[in-house]
Amino acid sequence: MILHCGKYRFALDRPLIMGVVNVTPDSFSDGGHFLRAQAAVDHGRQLIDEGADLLDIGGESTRPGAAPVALDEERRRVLPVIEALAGAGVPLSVDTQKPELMREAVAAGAALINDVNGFGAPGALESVAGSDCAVCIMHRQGDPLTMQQSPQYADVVAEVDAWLRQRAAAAERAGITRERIVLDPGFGFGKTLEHNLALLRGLQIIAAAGHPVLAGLSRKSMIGALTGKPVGERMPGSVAAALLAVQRGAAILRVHDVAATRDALKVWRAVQGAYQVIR
Ligand code: HH2
Repeated sequence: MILHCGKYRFALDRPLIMGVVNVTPDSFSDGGHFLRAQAAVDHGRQLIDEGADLLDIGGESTRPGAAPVALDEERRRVLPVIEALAGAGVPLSVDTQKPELMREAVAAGAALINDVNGFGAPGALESVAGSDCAVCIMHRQGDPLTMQQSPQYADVVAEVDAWLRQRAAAAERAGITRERIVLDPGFGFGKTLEHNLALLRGLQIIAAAGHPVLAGLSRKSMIGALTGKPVGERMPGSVAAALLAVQRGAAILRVHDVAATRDALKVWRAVQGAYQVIR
């Protein structure tokens, strides 16, 4: 399995780290520190130094209860950061739900479009199809304002898996080749703690669809619920969750704490190698 994103190709013989660069005043974890474009660019460069394989740049908070951001405002936040980091040596992912911004991001140098709305807006898939950009299709139940009120599933793993497979097929029909399609169960997006745990346990089922799976667990409320820690103290729990996701087939980890995740993956890979030799 390979991942083709823009001018980059990944063999996926090791898990990739996607570092989060928020350009929002209200992100639940970065709390407006990176509002200014220059600060976001500096943060992105620091994450590359720490070992990020990709950067995910977002101008609209998607945390539970967050209000939508107008296209013009999102554009003002995100485009200068893409332009400044386009030559930084790693593929840039842009976290947006808006087809217009997807097109502009691709033109500005993005290599992956990450849509927490699963490319559900009219024209979203088409706005990426003609490029060589990859797509990350994420599952979400409901919208950010209401999604955590009462998420309902009969079988969360089967339902999320079936939905992701349908969306991947739709992306292929729109002209996006298989190796450009990443799938994501969307931890915390219209899911209770039990739903999130079931998805993490069952991640292999989603990986069996044959697309790289992205897992975004970093600093999320499920880590807070399990550890009792506020956002600023969720790094150890997030690293543990990242490793558990990798063990179950995750190919890309979307994380805030790149250096810590990198160290954990070094240990994991060393043990993996030993395991393969012993077998
Ligand atoms: N989670 C967040 C944002 N984008 N994209 C994907 N593919 N998967 C995720 O799990 C995911 C995502 C939320 O995290 P964060 O960026 O820390 O918060 P905010 O949305 O407030 O910027």
